[in-house]
Parts: sequence; structure tokens; C-alpha cells
Amino acid sequence: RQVTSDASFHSVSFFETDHPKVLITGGLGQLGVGLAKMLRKRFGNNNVILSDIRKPPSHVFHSGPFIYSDILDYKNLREIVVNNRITWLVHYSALLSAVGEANVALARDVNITGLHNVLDIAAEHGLRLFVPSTIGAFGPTSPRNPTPDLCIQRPRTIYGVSKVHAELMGEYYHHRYGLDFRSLRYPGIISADSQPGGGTTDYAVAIFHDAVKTGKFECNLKPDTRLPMMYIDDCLRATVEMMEAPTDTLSMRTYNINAMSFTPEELAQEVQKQMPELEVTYAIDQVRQAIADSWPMNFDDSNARNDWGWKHDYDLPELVQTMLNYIGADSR
Ligand code: AKB
Repeated sequence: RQVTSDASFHSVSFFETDHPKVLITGGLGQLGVGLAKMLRKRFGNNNVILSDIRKPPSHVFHSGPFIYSDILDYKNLREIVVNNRITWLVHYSALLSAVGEANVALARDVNITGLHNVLDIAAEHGLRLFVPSTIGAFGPTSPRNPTPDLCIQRPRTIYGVSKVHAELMGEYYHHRYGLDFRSLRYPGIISADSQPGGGTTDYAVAIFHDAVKTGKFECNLKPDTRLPMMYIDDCLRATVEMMEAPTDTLSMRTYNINAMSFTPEELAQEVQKQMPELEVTYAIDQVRQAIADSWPMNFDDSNARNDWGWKHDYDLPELVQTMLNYIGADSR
């Protein structure tokens, strides 16, 4: 496959409506449904298409357009983009850090080959492309406290390697072909009504569900493991803000974003302020612990704050209150 010349990228803008037409890949993961909801409010229900290779639950299917799309099938993806006149692509398909280590070949296919398909289609059809990166794009030789945007990136997971590759390829396509590539390095994302799958930061979601359901939580990271974290509403708002940021405000194409940093012990103590009966024990998962020990402890997101005005709303106390209200109300 060849990427066509620069001039053709911009020809589609002629036919564009006021609103972007958005496709979200990997839409049934932790973030897709929430992002679709936010974008549909803004741009209209029919202008945001969720896609995945899995069958959607009925509330998702009935809430707006959903389509089957396999990012490893180049022709299928291209057909969807052409037939629906997509102008923005949010590429959420990926295997996360811990599950990637358990299945390196699949992670390489999804996270690297899939990305190549998306990059080529986005470049060919003049799309604005968002690909999330992560704190996992840093490694043991990166400065960890805090970690700035530009520093050594030598991750030791296939997930991290694939995300550094995505950052570099996106930026390369931007400079080489004019692709409007945008990326944010997400910290661990905490959400109530959607589950993460196979990440290192998943404990920070699981604690709330287990606390409400059983009053007990077994944590798979050591009590003093500090990692950057963010509530999902902040993450989705940051994504929309980054996608809408005027080009001239972006001094870079990949930004760190952050809200807070905490350890399992600090999170447990904050939850125990509301639920003093919660019992927390520790059974360390060596794979996840080694990954967490190589990741940033604090994330420097000052460039995002200065360039396009990033500002988080949720710190630890608000996060805990919101999660417990949500999950507690749901379980009643
Ligand atoms: C993971 O833990 O793998 C993800 C991430 C921080 O990118 N949640």
C-alpha cells in the first residue's frame, strides 16, 4: 500500500459538514462508550459511530450507531471510513500492559499492525487521528518523579514499545504527509460503569467494586506503588479538548496529561474514610509489580496545561466520593 500525495489529503474538506463525522475503534473497551456519549451530545447521535469486533450490549446498540470493524482488516476499515464519510478517527483498539505480556504476538498485531492500517487510512482520507498513548510509554531509564514529555523512552513491555512506536509513527506521518495526528499519554483511568481489561492500574477500579460488593479487597500491587491516575470524565474531556484544539496552539503532537498520583495504601485510606469496615490485603502479581515499578510515579503535564489549557477537575477525594456514589447507587 502506498500513501497518496499531500494534495489529496485536503480535498475531502470541501465536502465536510460543520460537524466532524467520528469513528471510534475498540469502542467497547473502557473508554469508547463514554467518549461516544460525550461526542454525540456535541455533534449529534448519528455523527459518532462506535465500532468493535465484539457484539455490543443492547443499551450500547440502541444508544447510537454501532458497526463491526476489525482494525486488522484494512479493506473493512477503509470501506467504513469511505461509506460513512468519516473525518475524525479515535483509535482505542489496543491490548493493555499486563495482558500484552501474556500474549505478545497478539499485542504486536493489534497494537502495531492495527496502528499501521489506521495511519494509512487516516493519511489517505485526510482524517484527524487520535491515538492514545500512556504512562506505559516510559520505562525504568526514564525520569520517574516527575516524568516530562520529552525524555528517554525505553519501555520494557510490548504495550509500551507499541505506544512509543505509535507516537513516533504518528508524528512522522504528520511531518511527512501532513496527517493531523494527535495523542495524549493517559495515566491509569478510573471509571465506574466500564471495566478496564488487563492493565497494571486496574486495581484502582477493582477496589471500588470489591469494597461495595464484599467489603474486602485484595490488591495485586505493593502498598507503596505510586502511579499517576485520572477519573474517566477528565480523561474524556481532555480527549475532546485535544481533538478540538486549534492547530496553532499545539507545539507538540503527543502530550502527557495528569490529574493525581497515589499509592494503593493512600487510595485504600481515602476509601476507608467512607467505608471504615473495608479490609485490604496484598497478594502481589509479580508481572504487574515489575511493570508498575518501571512507570512514572508523577507525570509532568505542564505543556498540555500551557499550550491548550488542560485542567483536571477530580483529585483523590472527589474521585473516591464519585466512584462510591456511582457504584453504591448501582448496587442498591
Ligand atoms: C495499563 O495499566 O496498562 C493502562 C495504562 C496505564 O496504560 N491502564
